[in-house]
Amino acid sequence: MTKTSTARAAAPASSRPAAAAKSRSHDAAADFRQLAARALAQRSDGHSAEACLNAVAIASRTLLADRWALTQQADARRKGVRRVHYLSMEFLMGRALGNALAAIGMHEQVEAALPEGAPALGEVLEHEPDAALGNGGLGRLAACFLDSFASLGLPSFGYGLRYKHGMFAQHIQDGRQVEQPDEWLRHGSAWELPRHELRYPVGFGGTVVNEGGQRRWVPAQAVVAQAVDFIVPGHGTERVSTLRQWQAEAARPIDFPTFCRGEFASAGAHLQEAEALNWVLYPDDSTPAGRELRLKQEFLLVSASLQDTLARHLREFGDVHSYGRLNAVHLNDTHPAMAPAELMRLLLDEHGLGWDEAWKITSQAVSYTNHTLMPEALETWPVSLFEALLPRHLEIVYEINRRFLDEVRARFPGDDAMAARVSLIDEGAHGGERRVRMAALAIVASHKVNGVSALHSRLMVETIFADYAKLWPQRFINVTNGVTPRRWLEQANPGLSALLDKTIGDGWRADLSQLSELGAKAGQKRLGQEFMKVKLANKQRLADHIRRELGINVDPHSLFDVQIKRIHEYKRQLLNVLHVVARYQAIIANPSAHWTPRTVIFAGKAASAYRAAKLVIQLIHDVARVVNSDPRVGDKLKVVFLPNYSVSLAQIILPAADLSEQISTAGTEASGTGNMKFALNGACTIGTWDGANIEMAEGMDAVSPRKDGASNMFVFGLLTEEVARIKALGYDPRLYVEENRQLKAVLDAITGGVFSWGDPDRYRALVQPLLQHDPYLLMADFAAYVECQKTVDALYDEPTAWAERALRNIAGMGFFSTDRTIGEYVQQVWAAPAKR
Ligand code: B1H
Repeated sequence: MTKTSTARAAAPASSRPAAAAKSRSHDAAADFRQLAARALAQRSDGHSAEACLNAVAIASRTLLADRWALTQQADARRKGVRRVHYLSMEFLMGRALGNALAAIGMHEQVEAALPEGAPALGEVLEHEPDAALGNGGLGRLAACFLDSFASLGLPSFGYGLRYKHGMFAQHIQDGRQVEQPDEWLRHGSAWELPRHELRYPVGFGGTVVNEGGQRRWVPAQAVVAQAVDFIVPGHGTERVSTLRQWQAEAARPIDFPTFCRGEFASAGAHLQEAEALNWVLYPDDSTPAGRELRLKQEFLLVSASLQDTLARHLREFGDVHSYGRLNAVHLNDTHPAMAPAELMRLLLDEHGLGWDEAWKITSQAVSYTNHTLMPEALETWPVSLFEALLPRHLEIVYEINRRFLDEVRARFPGDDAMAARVSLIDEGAHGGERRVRMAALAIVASHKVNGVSALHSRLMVETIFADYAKLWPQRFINVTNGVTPRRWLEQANPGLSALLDKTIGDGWRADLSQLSELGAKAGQKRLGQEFMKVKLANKQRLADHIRRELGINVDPHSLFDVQIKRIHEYKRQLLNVLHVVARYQAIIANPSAHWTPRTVIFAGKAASAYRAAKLVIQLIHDVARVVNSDPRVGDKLKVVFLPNYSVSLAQIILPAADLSEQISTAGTEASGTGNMKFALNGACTIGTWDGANIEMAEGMDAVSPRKDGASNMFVFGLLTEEVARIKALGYDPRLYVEENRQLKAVLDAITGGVFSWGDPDRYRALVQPLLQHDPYLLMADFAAYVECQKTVDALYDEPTAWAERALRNIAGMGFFSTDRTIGEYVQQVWAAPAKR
């Protein structure tokens, strides 16, 4: 979909005569400057970076709140257009101020408002803590979506939880990850707008009673969900979107008589219990066991959000019957998959609808995105826990299941195995406990289910959801992920942005497909030189950062080879390390040969309970220590691990990368979005035929085909089908090791203690599995990876050819904007006539 087709509820100011708009914007600028100056004057420490940050944020928030009111008025008048509600347990927003100033165009005003003696604006921006309310790609995708919602003028709300502690802060001690609580709210947040009028009761536990033929839930515990808004500015429009986050509060004040008896703790125990719901973002542990608090968090999000959408709908339209037609409720993975059960409860028990109408409304509204094929990540909850916390919802789930299984049996008579496989309840056949399958609930209740890249969506219907796809083939679609070019190009990389503006015009910010115009120009020598100059400046900035943070000197002329993402076995950071060790050994075996100098850069967090991932972090540090201090190596190879990976750190690293490592085992990475950010910033990709890498390569090669017909991406490794075949035939990794002396030498060095002060045990738990099961086929892909890295070196040795390739990569990225992604959701999911 194009921008014009979503601009139906366009910015109120966009149709004004130019002169009036100009004077209005002049007034707005003056108002803004005054606001910021006033907020500063009210502070006792008006010259500190903190005070400046706070004051400018307050001024921005005030301006955005005005735009919010206008946006809501325009949306309330919308005719037949659905409002989108994006439910997500994660929104990885990063910093807000730089983005807000870029969106509202107030950089100059801020600079004018900052008092003499105050730090420069750049320094002020650096003082803002990241809002890290997400684990990784899934949460960042949600944040990019909000940016596109606002910029496309889509009537929409993001719904999340206001975590007191977001993603943990990663410290490194003796090469090991140590987690520390993230204290992003320590100094408050000037961005938040508490909506004291928006409070909804959320219950847990208790019983279900019959009342005049109606079922009614009487919870044992109740908290109040208080709305706290974060306004998301649109770019190139005065429209905004809203991230509404819920804060749980006790439903009643402290118990006064108990307090007066001096029993302070018990007088306020229920306050503590309510607030605990917002304490932490759950880490992505892939071990859902014993996480009662997480289930409560999920229900808090779902219940408060749905009550809010229903209240708004009733306010705007007066009756509940049109809810499904005018509201989309989207589930970001299964974490909010309780939504259909809660919506049914609200419609049946609170609004008195019959089952059939309530179900029709629910399935018109609900849709679901799956983000992973990993079977261990599919959420299920023990029936016993479910029943204890949400007894009415379990009744509703059983009834949904009864009706669903009737349909299944009618369509597949006699196929009991099928019915058991698709049931919303895992009956725990092998002595396990009975569990509710949240993905099944999400699929059965949704009118559309999507994967996040072409490959992932195909595998989804061929593997984990094959039975459901047999039942409802039309329900399953693909919507390939994207990233917002505003944060990930315009703000992260001003140098490249300016070069693009000069070369193809500035329209790419709102229409990223315009990058394709670069395809025909990629071979221009002058452009290549200017690109390399910008890249070098970005690399110099990163080199400075590395020296400041770690005391390591890296050469900005060396090839910056970067892998930044969550540490996970399937992402294969270990394969990257094996290549580093192989290169190290080759260099010391022949130091006087020609070596293309490389700086290999890692960043990423490991889930706190994930031993193998933490060991990889330690190995990277051990290898870095040995390699960086070996005088035979010098500048030929450097290894760097930048701690505490975050959105704002990514904004520094990405523009400086030459090579992007996207090396997951084929068929395991649903999409990846870092891959897109790298390419957009002019890094070449070395990658497997996995996730969105495939569509990226296709995009680059379509827009800017090479004469020799080879791909613009450095592609290596087994294909998904080959991985499956090798595993089916009985994969033996030792055969690959025996055949490859280089690989054997690498493993021997690691197990021989070369990097662990002679200790052969430190990495046993990493290397042993490689020789036994090697579930992610590192051994099978090693040789191809090392070969492919040689072709990378060869190209990097030719700066003109390298620049041309990098520019071709950028040219092919036009498809990967979240504006395009959201356009597809609007057309295929949210605006679709909800046929079943
Ligand atoms: C993705 C997750 C995820 N897929 C469970 N699944 C979590 C699962 O806290 N948890 O329990 C948290 C996150 N995250 C990622 O989504 C995929 O791995 C990426 O390939 C994809 O690009 C991203 C966005 O679609």
